[in-house]
Amino acid sequence: PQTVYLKDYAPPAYLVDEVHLTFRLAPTATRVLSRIRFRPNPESSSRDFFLHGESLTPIRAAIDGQEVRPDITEAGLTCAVPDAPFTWEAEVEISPETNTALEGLYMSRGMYCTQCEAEGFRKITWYPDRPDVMAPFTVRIEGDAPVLLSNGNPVGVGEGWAEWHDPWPKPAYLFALVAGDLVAHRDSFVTRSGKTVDLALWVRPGDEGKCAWGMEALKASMRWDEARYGREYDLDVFNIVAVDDFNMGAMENKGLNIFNSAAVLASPDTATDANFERIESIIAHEYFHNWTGNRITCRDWFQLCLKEGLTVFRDQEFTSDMRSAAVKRIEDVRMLRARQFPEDQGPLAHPVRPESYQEINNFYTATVYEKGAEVIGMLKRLVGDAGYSKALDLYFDRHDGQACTIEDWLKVFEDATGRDLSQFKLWYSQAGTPRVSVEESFEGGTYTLTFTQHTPPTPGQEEKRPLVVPIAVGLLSPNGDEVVPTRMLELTEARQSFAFEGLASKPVPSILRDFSAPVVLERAASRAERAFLMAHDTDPFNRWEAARSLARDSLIATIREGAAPDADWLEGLAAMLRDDTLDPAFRAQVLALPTQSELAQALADRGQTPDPDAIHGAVEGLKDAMARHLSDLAPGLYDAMRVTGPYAPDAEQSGKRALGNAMLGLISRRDAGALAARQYAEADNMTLALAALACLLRVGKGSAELAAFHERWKDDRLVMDKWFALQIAEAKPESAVETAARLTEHPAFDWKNPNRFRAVMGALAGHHAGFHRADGAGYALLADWLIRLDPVNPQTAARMMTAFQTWRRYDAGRQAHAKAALERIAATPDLSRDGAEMVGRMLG
Ligand code: BAL
Ligand code: ZN
Repeated sequence: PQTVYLKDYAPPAYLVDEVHLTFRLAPTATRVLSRIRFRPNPESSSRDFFLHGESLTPIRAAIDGQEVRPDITEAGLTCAVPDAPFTWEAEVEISPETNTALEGLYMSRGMYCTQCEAEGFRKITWYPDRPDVMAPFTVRIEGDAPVLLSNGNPVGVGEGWAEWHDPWPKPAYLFALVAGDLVAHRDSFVTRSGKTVDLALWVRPGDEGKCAWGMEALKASMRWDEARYGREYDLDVFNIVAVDDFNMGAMENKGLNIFNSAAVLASPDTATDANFERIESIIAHEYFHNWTGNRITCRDWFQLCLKEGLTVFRDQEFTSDMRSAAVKRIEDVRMLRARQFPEDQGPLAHPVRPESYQEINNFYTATVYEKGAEVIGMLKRLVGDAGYSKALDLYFDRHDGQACTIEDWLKVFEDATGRDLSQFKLWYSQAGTPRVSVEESFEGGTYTLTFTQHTPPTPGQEEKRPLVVPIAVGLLSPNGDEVVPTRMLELTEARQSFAFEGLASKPVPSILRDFSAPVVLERAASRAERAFLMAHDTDPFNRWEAARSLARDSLIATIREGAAPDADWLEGLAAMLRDDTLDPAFRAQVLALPTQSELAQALADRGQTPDPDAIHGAVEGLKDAMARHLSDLAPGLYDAMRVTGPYAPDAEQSGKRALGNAMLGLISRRDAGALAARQYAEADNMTLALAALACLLRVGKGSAELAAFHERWKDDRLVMDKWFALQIAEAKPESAVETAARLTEHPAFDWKNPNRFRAVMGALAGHHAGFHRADGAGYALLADWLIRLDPVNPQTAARMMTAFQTWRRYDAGRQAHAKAALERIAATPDLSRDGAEMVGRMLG
C-alpha cells in the first residue's frame, strides 16, 4: 500500500465555491447527482483535475453542460477541464445496503446514514475529498422515509423529499445524511445574542425514553461554550441522530451530529452512571467541534490533533466544571496510562502529529486524542489562564473559516503571549513517553530538586531531544503544612535544577501535581514519604497518586518476592475511607487498583518479564487483603452511601454509588455474594444492578440473575452488550477464552454490529490474564475473529488489533503464540489496507 507523507502536502489544484447534491434513495441503487462549482486555486501551480471516488458506479458526467468521459481508476478520476471556473455535474449509483464497512452512505437496520470522516465521502460521489477544500452545500433528499435530514438549515420539505442548505463552508468529511423512520425529542436553546435554536434528538420509535439526558447535556454544552470560550452556535437547528451500527463513538457533522446509540441513549434502568457521564462528555465533545473542527478545520489529516486534541481538552474542562475537577483529572490520567502509554511505549508509537500513514483511520488513536489533549493542557499551564484565553480568541478571530495546521495554532500562542514555542513544538513531532527522574538536596535552608529527562527510542525515532516539561511542585513541611504552594517549574534541559530558598527544615515535595505533564515520573520516594503524601498532600491528584503508587509497589513486591500486602497502605486507605470530608467519588478512585496491564508494564520497566497469571493472583490477593482489612468499615460505609430519592446521574449521587459499589465488591469477597444478591434484587437502576451482578459472577454465583437479566433485556441491544461483556470480564483467567468463544455462538452475537463485536472481543482483549493465556488460545480466538471481520468492516477490525500491541513484553512462549496470530492475520488474502498497516507495524 501507498504511504502518504506530511512533507508531500500540496494545496488543491481546484477550489469549490458551491456544492449541490441530490440523493434518490434506494437500498441497493441510490442515485447521487452532484453539481459542483469549481475554480482554479491561485495558490496552486498544478492544473491537474483529480476527484476522489471509490466503489461508485458511473452513470454520467458533464462540464458546463457538455458530457465528458473522465479517466476513472479505483481511487478516482481525472479529466480535462477549462482553465477558468466551471460547473461539474455527475451522476453515480451506490449501494448503501451492502456497505458493511460503515463508511460513506450505509444502512443500519433500515435507516440510511453516513460516516464521512476521514475519507468516506469519496464513496458517495466524486469529489476533492480532502479537508482543505471547503464549500457551502445544498442537499436534496428524495426517498420514502418519513424523516430526511442533512447538514445546515431546512429549506423545504414535502411528501418524499426534503432540502437542506448549509451556509458555512465545510470539508466533505463533515457532510451527513440520515433518512429513516425516526422520532424526535425536541427542545430549544436561546443563544446569548438572543437567537433561538431548535434542537432535536432523533431516535427509533421506542427509544424516546432514553433522550432526556443527551438533550440536557447538549444545552449545558451550548451554555458552557458561550461562557468559557465565547462561542455561539451558528445555525437555526441542531440535530443529533442515534444509530445502532457505528464505528466510532460519534461524529461532529455540521448541524447534524451522528451518534453511536451507545454514546447518547440512556435511562436509569438501562445505563450506568459511567454511561451517563460518558454521554455527557461525548455530546459536549461533538458540540464543541462546531468551533474547533468545523468552523476551523484541519488542512490535512496529519493535523488531526489540531481539532481532536483541542476538543478533547475542551470536553475535559467541561466535565471538570460540571462534576469534580479532581476526580475528572484522575479518570483522565487513568485512561491515559491504560490506553496511551502502552501505545507510546510499543510498536504503534507515533507522534501526536504523525508524519506518515497508509490508512488515516488507523490514527484516530489515544496519542492523537488523549496525548493531544495533554499537550494543550501543558500549553495552558505554561502561558497561564489569561494567556490561553487571549490565544484562543486570536485563534478564532484569525482562522475562522480556514483549514489550519499546528504551526498556525502555535503561532497564535506566540503572537498572543510573546512566548517562543519552538522547543515546545517537539511535543507534536517526538513520539514516546518521557521519563523524568528526580534527585533532591537540602543545605542551609535551600532545598534543590534536580530533574533529568529522557525519552526512550520509538520506531523510526532513535534519538530524542529534551522537551519543555511543566512540572507543578508544592512543598509540605513534615507536620503536613504547605510551605511552598504549587509552583510551575519549566524543565527544558536534559538535566536541570530548581532551588527553593528560606526553608526552616527539609520539606516533603509533591511533584507533578495535577499530573502537569504526560510523563513517567521515576522517583525513589520512600514508602513513608508516600504514605505521608497520601494523608496530607493538598493536591488531590497527588494524594491519589501516592496511594496508587504504594498499591502498585505492594503488588510488585508480592509478584516478585511473595511479599505480604503493604500494611501502611492498607491503614492509609482505611483512614481516607473514614474521612467524610472527602468526596465519595474521590474515595472510590483511591480504592481502584492499577490495571493488570499497567502492572505488566511496570514489571517490564523493572527488567522483569511479566507473568499474567502471577499478576492476576497478586491482584486477587490484595483485594482479599483489602476486604479483610476494611471489613469493619465496609458495611457502615456501604449503608452510608445509600441514595434516597429519585435517581439522578449527577456527580453527587454517582459518587455515592461508586463508593457503595466498591464496598459491595469487598463485602462480597467475605459473604459469598449475599449482599450482592440482595442489591441485585432490590436495584432500581442499572448502576446498582450491574455492579451487583458483577460481584455475584466474581464469586462464582449469579447464574439465575444472569438468566433473568437476559430475559428482561433481550430486546435492548445496548443492555445486551453489557450482558455479553460482563460475563467475559468476570470470568476466571482459565475460562475467559471459552466464555468468549461460547458467547460467539449465541444467537444474539451479531458480529457485524461494532458494539456487539467490541462487547465480546473487546472484553476478551481487556481480560489481561485471560487474553494472554500461556497456551495462546486468547490470541488465536481474537485473530480468528479479526480475520473474519476485516473484509466486512476493516476499520473496526484494525482498531481491535491494537490488543496485540504489547506482545513483546511477555515470555518467549506467549510471544511465539502472539507472533503466530499476527502472522496469520498478515497472511490473510486480500487483507485490508487498515489491517495490513496495523499488523505490519506490530510485526515490524
Ligand atoms: N471526529 C471523529 C469523532 C470525534 O472525534 O468526535
Ligand atoms: Zn473529536
